[in-house]
Amino acid sequence: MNPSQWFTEQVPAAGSAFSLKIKQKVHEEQSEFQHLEIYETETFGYLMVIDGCTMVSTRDNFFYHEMMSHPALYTHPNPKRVWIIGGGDCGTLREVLKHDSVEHAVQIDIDERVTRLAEIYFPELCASNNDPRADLKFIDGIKWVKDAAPNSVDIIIVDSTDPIGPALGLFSEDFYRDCYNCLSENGMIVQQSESALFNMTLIGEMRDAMSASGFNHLQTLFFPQCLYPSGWWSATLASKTDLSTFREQDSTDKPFETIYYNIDIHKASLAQPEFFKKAFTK
Ligand code: AG3
Repeated sequence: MNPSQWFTEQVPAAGSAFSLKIKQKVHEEQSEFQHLEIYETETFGYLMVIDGCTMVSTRDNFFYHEMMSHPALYTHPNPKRVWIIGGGDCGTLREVLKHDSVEHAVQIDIDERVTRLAEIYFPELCASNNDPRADLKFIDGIKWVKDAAPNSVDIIIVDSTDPIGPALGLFSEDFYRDCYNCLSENGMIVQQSESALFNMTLIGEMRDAMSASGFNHLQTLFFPQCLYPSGWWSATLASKTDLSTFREQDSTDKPFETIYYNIDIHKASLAQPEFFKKAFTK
């Protein structure tokens, strides 16, 4: 095996790695904020890597983007205003805009280069960027939320990298408190929350910080994502109001195509593994 033909992301703490066979590296740059690479792979289409971590591949991004958006949007009673913090590849934005209730979706990614590269290598993820409801901003999402007026958004989706570099502040109690203050009455956050096999400490800290900042209702949901460490990923919902039900009829009647999400997947993603229940009573 020639290592130069493979991209590998190692997770030293877990003694684990994931590799994809590559045809070639097609782009590499140091942006103002992070190191960006694009590979053409043998079997996963294009692959975007940020600071050595896999972000998105053509072949399997649908799991993540659908599960970062549809469960939350079908849980909120009437989501009209959605903000995506991070998400520069525009895949989450595309899913959010599939919901007719959404009147305004703002994507706030600090690094414009991520979006410019996605437009070239992942044009399908950028298919809704010209939707009149879409608003792309390239500024600091932490500051955006801090400066926002009360009751200015219904759902905040935090589609970030791991809690390193510019994303670190997105996993803090201060950030969650700022989110709480600008969310509407039934408002909620949904944030990518890493692997429940490898990152239970982080998930615990996130959940504690979310509760401490006023969110009384938490729900972590699970889905496969073979690109990411352990292949088993999660998102955590933090809401001002009850999360025990969702708009099942609307989910059943969804007027748009998905590849992974449907009502059964939604319900299944809410099932809590035994070790998870033991770790978190809330
Ligand atoms: N968000 C990245 C999730 C974290 C991946 N972590 C890793 N490979 N170590 C991806 C952005 C997709 N819109």
